[in-house]
Amino acid sequence: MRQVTVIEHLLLHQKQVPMATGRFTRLLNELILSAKIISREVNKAGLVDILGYTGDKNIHGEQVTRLDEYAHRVIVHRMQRAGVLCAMASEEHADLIQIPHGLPVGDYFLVFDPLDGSSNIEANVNIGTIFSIYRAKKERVGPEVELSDVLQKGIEQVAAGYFIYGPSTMMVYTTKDGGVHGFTLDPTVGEFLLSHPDIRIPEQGKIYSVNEAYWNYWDGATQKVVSTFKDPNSDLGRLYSLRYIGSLVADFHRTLLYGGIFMYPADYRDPKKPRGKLRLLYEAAPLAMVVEHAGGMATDGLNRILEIEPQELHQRTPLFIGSKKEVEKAREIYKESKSE
Ligand code: AHM
Ligand code: MG
Repeated sequence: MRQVTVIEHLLLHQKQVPMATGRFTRLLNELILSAKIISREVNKAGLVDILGYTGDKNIHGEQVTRLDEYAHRVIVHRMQRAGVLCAMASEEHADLIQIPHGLPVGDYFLVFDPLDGSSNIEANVNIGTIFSIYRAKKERVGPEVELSDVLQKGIEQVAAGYFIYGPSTMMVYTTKDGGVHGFTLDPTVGEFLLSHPDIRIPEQGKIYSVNEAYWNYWDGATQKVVSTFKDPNSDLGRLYSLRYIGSLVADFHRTLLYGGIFMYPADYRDPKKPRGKLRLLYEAAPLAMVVEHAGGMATDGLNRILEIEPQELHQRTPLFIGSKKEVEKAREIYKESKSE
């Protein structure tokens, strides 16, 4: 059987996209190498002294694990030297990450969550790296890139995807007009090989996924949405199961393959400031691009994630993502409750 590597697949795809240049391949190549290095370290967790916390908190007030910091540094180091980026943004860094003077620059902007789900590392649960790629708004950006040069709606993403470090390491990605493709890392040859070509999410699934312990912090509409998935007599016409890993990449990957819905609704703990937990730019938007290109949907309850205009780098959003049927159902309930 012919085994296609991710770069071979990309080169083949690039031939069909006249505007594609070798610079995008270079970007992806460097990102893939970073992920292989992270995967190697994640696989050693427990054997070598790499688990635990650094003692620092990130800008979200969360404890930084040593692997979080390691993954962040691997990606920044490699990508700053790739010669194709004008700037980067990471969950683990408050501001834009500039390309140091003297290093070649390009016009791509990379946004990433270096190690999503990292609070699960100690339990050997699947974790992942999420990435999102844009082009700068202006063709030439100055030596110091400004947020206004690069912040754009998710719909403008050139490519997006994730690496998942699990029983096997996988890469799932999509490009602007492309489908969604999955590759599995063959550790014996050190390459990601095409294992899941043209992934399509089922129109309707059998699983809903949400942290239901927050029930008391939800508004009535959210409670109604979740109750609907628990009701075998609802017009969705089936009995759902609940799965919740608490690691977005892992919960999303299951949703993509099996269908259903993953939800992280707004939390009303502070009723004056209801908010989602997940971040628009490096969690919601890239996964929204993947799910839409696979035939699914992603909203903040009402609005399409890919059309939300970001105001800041670490903006949060509620997220409803997965099969059309379930995400539409959630939207219908939110719409009804707004008009009441
Ligand atoms: P992280 O980026 O700091 O790892 O946080 C995001 C994670 C997601 O992976 C997951 O979906 C969510 O937090 C779980 O949150 P909760 O524990 O509130 O259910
Ligand atoms: Mg995260």
